[in-house]
Amino acid sequence: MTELNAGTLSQLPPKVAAPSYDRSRLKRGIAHFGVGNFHRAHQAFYIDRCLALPGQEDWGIVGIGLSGGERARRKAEQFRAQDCLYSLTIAPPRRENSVRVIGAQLDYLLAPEQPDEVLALLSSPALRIVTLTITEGGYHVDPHTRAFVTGHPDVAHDLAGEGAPRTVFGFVVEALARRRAAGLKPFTVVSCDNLRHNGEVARTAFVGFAKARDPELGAWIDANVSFPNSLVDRITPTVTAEDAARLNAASGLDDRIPLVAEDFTQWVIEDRFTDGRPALEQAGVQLSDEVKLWEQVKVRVLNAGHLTMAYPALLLGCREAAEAMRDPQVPVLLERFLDRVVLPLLEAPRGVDLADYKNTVLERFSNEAMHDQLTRIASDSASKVPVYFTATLKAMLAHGVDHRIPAFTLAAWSRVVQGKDDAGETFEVIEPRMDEPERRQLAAAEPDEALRIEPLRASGVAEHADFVAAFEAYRRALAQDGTRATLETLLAATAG
Ligand code: CS2
Repeated sequence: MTELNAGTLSQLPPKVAAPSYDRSRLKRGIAHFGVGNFHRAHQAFYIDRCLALPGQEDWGIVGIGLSGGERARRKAEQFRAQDCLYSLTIAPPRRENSVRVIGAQLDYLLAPEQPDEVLALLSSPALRIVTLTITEGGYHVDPHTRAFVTGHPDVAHDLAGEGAPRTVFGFVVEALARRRAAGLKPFTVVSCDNLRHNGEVARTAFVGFAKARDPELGAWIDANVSFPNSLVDRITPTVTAEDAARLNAASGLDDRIPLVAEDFTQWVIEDRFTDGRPALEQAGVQLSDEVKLWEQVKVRVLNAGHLTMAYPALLLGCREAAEAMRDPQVPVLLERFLDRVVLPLLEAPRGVDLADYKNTVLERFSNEAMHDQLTRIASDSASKVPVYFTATLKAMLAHGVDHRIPAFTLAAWSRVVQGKDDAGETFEVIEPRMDEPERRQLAAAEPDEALRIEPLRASGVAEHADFVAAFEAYRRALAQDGTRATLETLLAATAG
């Protein structure tokens, strides 16, 4: 097994591709907050491709971690022990996997321990883009008022301005203030989260924070900082210890932080950068003025499809996506949901055939070479459901589209949050933004009350008597007859 670090790059096992560029010549041009698997398999993959092109030395990435604690420290140590190098295994459905080492990340800073380094980096002339994967719920923007929420204790701490910042808002806004004072151009801020209009949400969040700190600074950021919208897509599973061992055995590398992702990948972004950008279009990124349509299509087909598949599949005892897609009922339910409820209500970007798009998504979910966990897909549903389902549910109710499948899906979710499948086996429920009373409300309150939980509020489903009745009927049937029988009845009733 070959260790992975800057010193071993020239001796990697034969089937592992190494970066073709000289990492020592790269500048620190991009800072990324939230260095999770998705960022490493997606954005860093594209930047790695850019860096292999001539004249792209300006765009090395520095990762920034915001959490404190032992786990975060261990992650930082793992990155540093490998000079921030890691292997990415790309797993196409029916061809052999390929492995490449990604060299785009130059350093990893742990903000709670190195706040001054983070601010120095963000204030330096070479730094021209800040990118974010801070999760759907990480922007603190109220979905109803569309205003930045200042109530979180860390946000309040950063607004008080005493001591080092703790939040991404505190760091970014302080750095922008310093750049402004020094006469430097502001950097561009790119959200890479699965949010509708993620650039606009990011603008609301950062300008909202800045205005609460200093109205004049807020107005300057609003007028001078660009927040392009972007659509990101690549299924990237969690890597368990067994997965890591399997990936390393196949690659021949002794990688502490190996990664696997599907071969499909997509990044569509608005070309609005205030101070230059990498040659993204030469690395397969689509620069487009139709990002909003792309976002709609992706979150309403792929992400909502993921949840529609994951909830009943978990209850039936499946644990991985490809396994769910082998079930006799789950893929039928999923395709019917997409064909009948989602696609008819969607507008396609130019040149996109929605039926083809859907088929690609179904194929991607079925990829046997990936071991994508259903508990990962279902995790943080409290943040995901509003983003993935609200527009579809509203349009469905407004146009009188058959609501039975979504009512079933929400009923299945109400059981999934209890963490037990139909055979009594438990599975992990990762719902950091849903407390116990809210879980109980969804699972056991009167149906209209259950559908009034915060994540469903904007959809209006609780106000629709037929929807409430259908939800209640499925919630009961799931409890009394089980998922298999309930699905059978639902699929028979909606056939034809
Ligand atoms: C998944 C996504 O967790 C989820 O909500 O649907 O992580 C999905 O794998 C990515 O959005 C794919 O681009």
